[in-house]
Amino acid sequence: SKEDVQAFLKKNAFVLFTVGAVVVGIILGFALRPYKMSYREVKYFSFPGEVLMRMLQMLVLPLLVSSLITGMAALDSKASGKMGMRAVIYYMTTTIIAVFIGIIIVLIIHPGKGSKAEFGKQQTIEQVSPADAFLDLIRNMFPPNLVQACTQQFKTRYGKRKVQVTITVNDTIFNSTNATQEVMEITREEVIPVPGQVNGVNALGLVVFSMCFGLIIGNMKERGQLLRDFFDSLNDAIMSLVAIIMWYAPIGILFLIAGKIVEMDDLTQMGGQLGMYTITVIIGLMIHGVLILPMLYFVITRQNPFIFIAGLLQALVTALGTSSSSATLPVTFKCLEENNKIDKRITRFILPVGATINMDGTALYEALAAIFIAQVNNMEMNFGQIITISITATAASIGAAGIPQAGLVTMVIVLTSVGLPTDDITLIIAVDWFLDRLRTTTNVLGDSIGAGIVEFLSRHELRSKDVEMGNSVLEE
Ligand code: DAS
Repeated sequence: SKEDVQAFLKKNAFVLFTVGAVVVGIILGFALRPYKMSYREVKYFSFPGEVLMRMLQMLVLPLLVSSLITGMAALDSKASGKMGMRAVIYYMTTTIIAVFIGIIIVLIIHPGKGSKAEFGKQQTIEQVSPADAFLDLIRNMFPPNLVQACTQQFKTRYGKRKVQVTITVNDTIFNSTNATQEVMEITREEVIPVPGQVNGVNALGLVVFSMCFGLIIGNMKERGQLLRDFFDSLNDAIMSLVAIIMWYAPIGILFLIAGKIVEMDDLTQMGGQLGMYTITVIIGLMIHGVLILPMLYFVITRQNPFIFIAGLLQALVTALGTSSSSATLPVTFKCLEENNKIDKRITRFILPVGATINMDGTALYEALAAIFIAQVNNMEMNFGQIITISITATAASIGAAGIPQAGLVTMVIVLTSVGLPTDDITLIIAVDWFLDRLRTTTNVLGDSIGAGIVEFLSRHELRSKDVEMGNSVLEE
C-alpha cells in the first residue's frame, strides 16, 4: 500500500542520507584542504557538527538513567540476573577475543620494524600506576555525589611524574689534562596529584546506581508504581527527542567528517611505521567486526548477521562521525528497537551498560598499540608481558569513557604495566583521531550484536514474563 511505500522510503531515506553524508563529507573535506583554513575557520566550518555532538550528548544522561531504571524494573531479579550473566559473559568473551586478535595481528605484521621514527609532537605524559587506575575504576562505580556524577568523571588522582634534573659538572680542577665535561643525570620520581580531567558524565557510576535503583523499584509492588511510570514515561519522551535529532544527524555527520579531514595533519608522515600501524589496526578491527562478531551472531542465533548489521547502519555511521559510543547511544537504541525489533527490555537493560564498559575496538587497539610501541623501541615482549598487556588492555577498555579518544588516555595504564615509555603515545597521536572513529564503530557494533545475542538467549525468560504480564492484565 501507499503507506508501506512511504514508510519504506522514510526508513531508507535515513540510511541513504547518512551514508551520503559520509561520502559528501569526505569529498568536501579533501576539496577544502588546499585552502589551508585557520583553526578558527575550521571551527566555524564544522559548527553544524559540533551542534550534533552537543544534541546527542545532551540526551545521553536522561536516556542512560531512564532506560536502565525502566529496563531493570521491568524484569524480576531472577530474569535480570540471568540476562546480566549472559551479557557479562558476552562482553568478556568478545573483549578477550578482540585483545587476542590485536596481539596476533601486530605480532604477525610487525609494523614497528626499523628504527624509531619521530612523528609526534613531543609531550610528557603522566604515568599512572595500574593499581591506582584500578581503584579509580571502582571509585567511579560509586559516585559520592550523584549530581556531580552527571557532570564529571573521576580521574586518576595519583600519577608519577618523572622530574629530571641534569647537573653539568665541569671537571677541570681535578683533571686538568682531560678537560672534558661530565654530565651527571639525576632522575628522581615523585608522586604528585594529576589534575583531574573533566570528562563529561561519569557513566559508570550512573549505570551502577540506575541498575540498583531500577531493581529496587521493580520489586516495590504498588509503592513503586509512581516511580516506574515516571521513568518509563521519561524514557519514551527522550526517545521521541532522539527521533527528531536523527533527522539532523546526517548534516551534523557531514560537517564533523569534513571538518576533521580539513584540519588533519599532512599524510606525508604516514609512510613507514605509522602507515603500517594504521593498516594493522584497520585489519584487526575488520577481522573482529566483519568476521568474528557476525560469525558469533550466526552460530548462536542461526540468523543472517549482515541483515542485522544493515539495520544498524545509521548507528555505525554516527559512531564513525562522532567517535563517541555514548553520543551514539540514542541512535543505537533507535536502530535496534525499530529496525532490528529487539525487545525494549533487552535494549534498555543491555545498551547503556554496553556503551559504558564493553569496548571491543578499544581493547583490541590498546593491546595492539602497546606492542607496536614495544616494537618501535626494539623491546621484545615475553609471554608474561603479553598476558599482562591483555589483562590491562581489557581493564583499560572497561575504564575508558565512551568519548572521543578516551582510549588514548587509558593506554597509559597498559604501557606502564609492562614498563613501556608512556611518552611514546605521542608517536600515534597523529593517526588516533582516525583510528578512534573506527574503533568506536567496532565498539557500537559489539554492543549491538550483544543485544541481539542476549535477546535470543533470553527468549524463554522474556516469553514467560509476557505470559505473566498477560495474566495480570486478565486479572485486572
Ligand atoms: N572513542 C571511544 C568510544 O566512544 C573509546 C576510545 O577512545 O577508544 O568508544
